[in-house]
Amino acid sequence: MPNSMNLTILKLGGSVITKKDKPFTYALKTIRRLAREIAKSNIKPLIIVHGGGSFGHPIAKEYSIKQGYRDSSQLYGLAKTHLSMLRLNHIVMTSLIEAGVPAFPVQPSSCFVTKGGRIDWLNMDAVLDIQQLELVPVLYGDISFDREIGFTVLSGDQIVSYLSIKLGATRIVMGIDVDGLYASNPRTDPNSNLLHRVNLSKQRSCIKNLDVRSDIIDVTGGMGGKLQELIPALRNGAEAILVNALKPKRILKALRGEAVIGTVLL
Ligand code: IP8
Repeated sequence: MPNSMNLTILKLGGSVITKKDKPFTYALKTIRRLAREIAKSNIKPLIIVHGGGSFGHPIAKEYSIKQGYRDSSQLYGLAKTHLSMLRLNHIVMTSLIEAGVPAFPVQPSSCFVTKGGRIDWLNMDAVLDIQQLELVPVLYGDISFDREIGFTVLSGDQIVSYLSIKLGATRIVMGIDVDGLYASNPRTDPNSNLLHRVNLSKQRSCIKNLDVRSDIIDVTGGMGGKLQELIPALRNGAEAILVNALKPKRILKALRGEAVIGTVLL
């Protein structure tokens, strides 16, 4: 068993590290700042997972990758989606290593297999060997090969939840592009209140009401999908916090377990 005592899993949302409205545009300043915050937090053990944003979702959507194999014309799109995620991962990796984080990439399409869109198998050695050496594994939303539908899109959120359960993570920090969950949509309701604590594992039904954004390019489900994915991890005892990673120091504070503006999910 690896040293997964007090394991923290950090998700860097695609809408934080890329400009979601501009295909293939990354937010370098933000990525570098986040890498410095991660280095400064010095949290161990740590696993990082990042999303796809405008590097993953538009191509995946164009070629209907999530829906699985229909015809051979999708294969080019499958290869392109994966290559695009490799490019984004390279940028994240470079920034992490420049900031002094001993980060090491793990390619999800090579070590996860899904069945009907859900993770069915993981070559755990790929993650554990890296973690045991106190390197920081970095995974990302990717395509996956699927035992039922040929291939699909594997979201970073599903990876977060799965690893959290397999490795008994105690904390999940979700870096998103809003302050947390609101009682109503803050983009249309200026009086909307930020919810500081939400007991999601007992109130699955509230997900619909809490959906603060509707990301039309997001093939893996936006905020609603994110929360849905987290429920098994919460039920397994992890605590998750949603924090605005676009605001300086919030990820740093959340990683250190300090008081920070955000929504704690229980
Ligand atoms: O942004 C999706 O990962 P996510 C990855 O974590 C692709 O949902 C390839 C669209």
